Amino acid sequence: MKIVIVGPGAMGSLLAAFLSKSREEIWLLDKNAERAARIQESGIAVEGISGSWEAKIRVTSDPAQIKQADLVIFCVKSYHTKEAVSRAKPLVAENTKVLTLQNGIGNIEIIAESLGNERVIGGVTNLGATLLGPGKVRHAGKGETVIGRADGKISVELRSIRELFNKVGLEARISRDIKGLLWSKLIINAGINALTAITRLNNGRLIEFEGTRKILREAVTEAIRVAKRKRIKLIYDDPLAKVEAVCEATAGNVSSMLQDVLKKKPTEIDFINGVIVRQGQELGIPVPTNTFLLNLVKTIEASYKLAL
Ligand code: KPL
Repeated sequence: MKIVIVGPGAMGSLLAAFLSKSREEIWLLDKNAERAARIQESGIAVEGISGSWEAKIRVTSDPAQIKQADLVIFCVKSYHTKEAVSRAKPLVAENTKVLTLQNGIGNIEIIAESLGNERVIGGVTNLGATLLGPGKVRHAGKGETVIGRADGKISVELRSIRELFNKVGLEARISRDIKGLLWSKLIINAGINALTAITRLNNGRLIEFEGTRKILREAVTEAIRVAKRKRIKLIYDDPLAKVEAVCEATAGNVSSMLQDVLKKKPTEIDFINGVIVRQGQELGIPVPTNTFLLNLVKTIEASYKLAL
């Protein structure tokens, strides 16, 4: 199988390093030619819970060098999906499948619109990864990856992706309800990410302070209301307790949104709290806390140059 991972960020690098343990032909596609050459030369250095190890990997910025792939895995930030999909088009042949392991809601739709519904596989990963530099990644947390098709069908391709992940030591399973899974993860991100980005606190601190714990609960409660009205089946019996449990389990983590803010980069706010706000407004459900978080993070993004 020829597998291309699009995006050399934390998750893309960690996944490329793990998948290179398989016998498959693994490529990393990076839009930056100079960085691609450097990672190709140095390989990917992994440290953290799986030890310190290196993976040699094929890296390029030119899809024509890879030619057509069997599987393309998108690991870019959600606000880059559109651009990444159009760059990856030469990789996509009639039978190519495309897997998104990105945060937030909307990526499946963006990919399907351009490459066709049938080939798209959605996924959620709880793997913890922190980028330390180009080609350097910390494996920060163990966690399963769950994949599935929007139509709930369990196809041969889903099974072979699961086997592939399991073979290289990554827990993976298939779900018939990928929408429920994506929304369950969305609710976790809606409660944690923006609030950490605004307060610049680690995930665990959010539940230690009365003020942030209260805001987290309000944001999550609104998100649950929206999901319920949309008849989305969340995978947790008590989603609020789950979000607080994730804060505890990932207490030392710098959330992905806080990492973006610290690097003065755009954030995925539109694909997280932005989704709750848009859907809440459409359904007539009040979402004041998510609106407040959305507006504050948007202001932080827009004012990087002005901040003291
Ligand atoms: O997914 C995450 C993120 O940072 O994007 C959480 C679960 C909040 C862990 O940090």
